[in-house]
Order: sequence, then structure tokens, then C-alpha cells
Amino acid sequence: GAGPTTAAPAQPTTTLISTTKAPTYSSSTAAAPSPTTSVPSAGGGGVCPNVPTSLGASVSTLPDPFTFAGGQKVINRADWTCRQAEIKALFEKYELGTLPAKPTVSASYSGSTLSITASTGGKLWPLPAIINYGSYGASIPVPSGVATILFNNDDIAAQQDGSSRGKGKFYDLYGSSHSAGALTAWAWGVSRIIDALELTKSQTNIDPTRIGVTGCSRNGKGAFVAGAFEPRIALTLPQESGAGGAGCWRLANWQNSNGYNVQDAKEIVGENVWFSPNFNSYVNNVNQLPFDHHLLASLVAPRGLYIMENPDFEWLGKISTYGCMGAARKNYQALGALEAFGYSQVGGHNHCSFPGAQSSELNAFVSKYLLGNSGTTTGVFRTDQNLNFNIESWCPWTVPSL
Ligand code: MCU
Repeated sequence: GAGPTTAAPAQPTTTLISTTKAPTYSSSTAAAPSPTTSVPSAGGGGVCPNVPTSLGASVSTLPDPFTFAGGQKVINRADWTCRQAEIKALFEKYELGTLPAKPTVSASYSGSTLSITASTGGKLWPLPAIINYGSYGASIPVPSGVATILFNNDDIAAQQDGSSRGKGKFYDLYGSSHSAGALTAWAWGVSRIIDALELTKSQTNIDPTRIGVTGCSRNGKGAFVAGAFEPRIALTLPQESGAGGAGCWRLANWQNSNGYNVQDAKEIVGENVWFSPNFNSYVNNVNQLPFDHHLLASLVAPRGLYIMENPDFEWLGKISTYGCMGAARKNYQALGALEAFGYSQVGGHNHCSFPGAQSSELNAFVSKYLLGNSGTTTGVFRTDQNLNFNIESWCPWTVPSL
């Protein structure tokens, strides 16, 4: 069957969701029509000749428009209508593939976004979806059978630099001095998208119980916080979130005191407005914080969480994210949910450019937590680096069975 597509006109300004698109389904209950082998009756009451099932002789010059493939001449308009149908069938069969007939189509128009849902056999399949931070496309390859919802998070809370504090629709609503940093404001926006999906399920054809969230880099930090704060998210997919996402503040400090150059709490609050102004009081003393970012992952547990990191950028904290998520994994272990946890650190690619080496892991997580294939094997904890880092020494606590 065909999947929904979306036309995205000019500037969406009043919606959270600027576009919604879903890929072609990988399977369908309605059989695809086979290439046409006969064409309809001619308008003049004549009968169209059958389209030959095999190819005729080779012709080195351009084929004659006015002779049917079987050799009969086109002598009137009725014949020509038949011949056009035959030509179309031949193009479909030998060059272009079958163009399906019109399926069941529904559409809604709101806030300058036109959403179109197409389905075959009069049947609608609720789709899972991944909410992508950023109004450009996802930087992970979203598997087929999963819709992508583009979330213009900067519209909810700006993140240009330190001057973005309190700017965006979230702050229009709650006041520019609200304590929420941009990461929290965006998570609020994700929750509103899910609210909206619950309200428009029949129109969007998206299943609000099978929602993933992703984003890369600063938006990966955002995706992580959304997964932590919004329990309706079934699968959290932070990509290269680094410090402030999958990294622990304490481990970043430890790395820096050992000669690395990793983004740390003091630096990050000067760079942008991702965190609450309240955090400023602790950035010089992170050991005071009654949590670190392994516990951000604990808020996601035992829901699906697949963390992608890139060790080629030391700034992101390759040891910090590895150690931090190694600690987080113990929480999944306590819950008997190791299968739902993934950490994968693979280098050799640009920032936010998804490496093929992670495809099978990503596909497995999506298959299990969004597409409902419960038998899929998922859990992973790996790095392609030789980090020689002792996670245990940072986790002087016992892991219970909960
Ligand atoms: C990895 O996320 C950030 C990082 O925290 C910043 O220090 C850096 O400037 O930008 C990264 C990013 O968002 O890159 C797109």
C-alpha cells in the first residue's frame, strides 16, 4: 500500500508539527495490482486489443505510435484511446513500474501544513512515528513503516546563544523568566505533539502509543531530556548528544583533569540556554548535584533507549558518555530490562552523520519498540575505542533486582 506523504507549504508558524510524512509500507494486506495485460474497451464501442504478454521483435528506429504492439493499425480516436492505454501499460511493465490506482485518501489542513494520508483496501494502519528535533529531516535513517514528525524545537525555545534566554513560544506562554531551560521547554513541546496526536489519531493515522524521539548534538540532548520527562515516548534515540546529554558532569571534569578537552558544566552554561538558570549555581561544584546524567537515563528506564555516540569529537566526551551510560545501564539491569538499553560508540564519520555500522542496532530498536516485533534482539553496550576506563570504580553501589 501507499504511505502518507506531506506537502509542506511556505512557513509553518502556528503549529508545532511543521510536516508529517510516512514512508511506503514494507508490507500490505492488499495485493499490488499486476501489470495491466489488457486495456479497457475503446470509447467508440470497439474492443481494445490485448497487450502482448511478451516483447516483439527489436526495432532500431522509434516505435510507431499508430500501430498496436500486436500489429493492428490505429485508425480512429477510439483506437487511439486504446493505444494510449496500451502504451501506459507497456511503460509500467518495462520501464516505470506500476502506478497504483487512487487509494483511500484523507486530508486535513491546519496551520499551513497539509497532511495527506493514503491507504489501500480502505484500510488504515496506525503507524508508529519518530519525532525529530529540527525542521530539517532526521539525521538517522528512519526505517520504513515509521512516520517522521518534524519538530521545530527552536520555535518553542530559541538556542542561538546566551541571548536566547526566555525566547520562544514556551516563554510567550509561561513568561520569559520561567525556570525551564530550552531542553525542558522542548520536552514540553514534544508532550504537546503527543497530546495532539492523541486528539487527531483518526486523521493522522499515527499511533500515539508508539512514538520515538530523536535529534543530534544539541538536539540529541533535547531528545534525551524528552525521553526522560515524557513517559509516553516508547523509544528515545539521542544521537551524539555528548556533554549535557549522555555525558556525566563528573566524568567530564575527571577527563579534563586528565588532560582531555571535554565540554563541561561551567562551559556549557556560558555557551547556550539549554539548561535552567538555576544550574549556574552548581556548575563549579557538580559533585554537589544529587544526580548526574546516568540518572537522566534512569528516568527513561525501562523504556527503549538507544544512544549513539561519536568518539572522533573529544568535546562530546567519549569517556564521559561511555562511563555515564555504563552506569545508566545498571539501572536497566536492576529492572531486568537490559534488552531495552543500547549504547553504541562508533567513529569514522562526520558529526551527526549516521554510520552504517550502527544500522542493524538502530533497526533492531525500532523494530522492537516501535514496530512491535517483540522477538527482536536489541540490548547493546559497545565502543570501537580502546578506552581502558573502569566503570565500576565510579559506581560504588550495589545493583538490586527490582
Ligand atoms: C554536541 O552538542 C553541541 C555541543 O554541546 C556544543 O558545545 C557545540 O557547540 O555544538 C554541539 C552541536 O550542537 O553541534 C551541532
